[in-house]
Amino acid sequence: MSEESRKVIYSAMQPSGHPSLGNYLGALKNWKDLKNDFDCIFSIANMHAITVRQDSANLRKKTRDLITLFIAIGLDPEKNIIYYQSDVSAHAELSWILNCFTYMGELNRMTQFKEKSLKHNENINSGLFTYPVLMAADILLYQTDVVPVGEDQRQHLEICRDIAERFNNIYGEVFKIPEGYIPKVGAKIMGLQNPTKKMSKSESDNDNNVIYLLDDLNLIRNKIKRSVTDSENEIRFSEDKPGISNLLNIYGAVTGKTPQDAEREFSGYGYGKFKEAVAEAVINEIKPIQEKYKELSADKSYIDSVIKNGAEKASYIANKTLKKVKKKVGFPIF
Ligand code: AQP
Repeated sequence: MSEESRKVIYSAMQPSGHPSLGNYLGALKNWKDLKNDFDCIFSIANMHAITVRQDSANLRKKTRDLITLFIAIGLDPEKNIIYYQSDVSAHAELSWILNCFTYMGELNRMTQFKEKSLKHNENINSGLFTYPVLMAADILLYQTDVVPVGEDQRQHLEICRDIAERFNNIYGEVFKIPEGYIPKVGAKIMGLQNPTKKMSKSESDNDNNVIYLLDDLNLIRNKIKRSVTDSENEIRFSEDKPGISNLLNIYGAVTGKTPQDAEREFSGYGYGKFKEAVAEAVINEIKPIQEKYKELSADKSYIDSVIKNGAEKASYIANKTLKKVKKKVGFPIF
């Protein structure tokens, strides 16, 4: 593919907790697979993270840990743009403008807002409500073609497209209308203890529900061993077996197989042996990432340079779109 015709991929992750296996299989792993064929821009969405109360020192640490992890999984800061959202002020500026093109009714329908309002009912702030508008600004600033996300972000992507189309209808073709890329396998990894709810990195009630990418490998094995299944002893991918189906989905996403292929592979296995095989596959995938992460964490000046270069490259592109938008809405431009 020639450099000019390469499509732009944009995606982001919040440093709102330790990244989970769900984040990896639903997002990071796919980013890595797409990174050579597209112009990729990956952001650490720390502005989104403060929609939920964060400890400042801890947020700063998690932000840096996440950019280190991005590189450890195989994203290449030379070929891809990797940056902190808070380093590019265009995000906040465009977000404000887009707020004026977004209806309360649209935001009221967002299921993530409803879920997070219930979970954080002591702090239902307007940032949580307008979260999808900031996400739209993130994506649209970079004239993005494709946004690889997990299933939980589908609704936010749709509102982003609606806002962009509304703006374009008034002012002409300012924004590219992005497409979503939701993986066939791994798009929704569920909790190990509660397989009817998605695995979430900011989960705090039950650590056994979530596999964190940086968990000790033995701990990962034990979490999978203890995962909730059912009273049968049959490995079948089906809605009435959420625990087993989740493990098949995890195994499939890690090994590049469909859950149905995995089901055939494990036909006749008992649950114990099946869980061991899933744990082995997950550990094989995660071990090299953890090793690389450890090595990179020790290289302070390299990570510092990635952060600085990423901010410069991202700002350059973002400011070009922002300037166009400001002109269209009638702000003086010098
Ligand atoms: N369980 C999941 N299965 C598949 N994909 C998932 N993603 C999140 N959970 C799963 C994908 O990870 C990317 C980053 O998400 P985010 O950091 O923007 O926030 P999120 O979607 O709200 O993810 P979390 O882990 O649940 O974060 P918290 O706990 O802070 O809310 C997205 O592409 C998402 O689809």
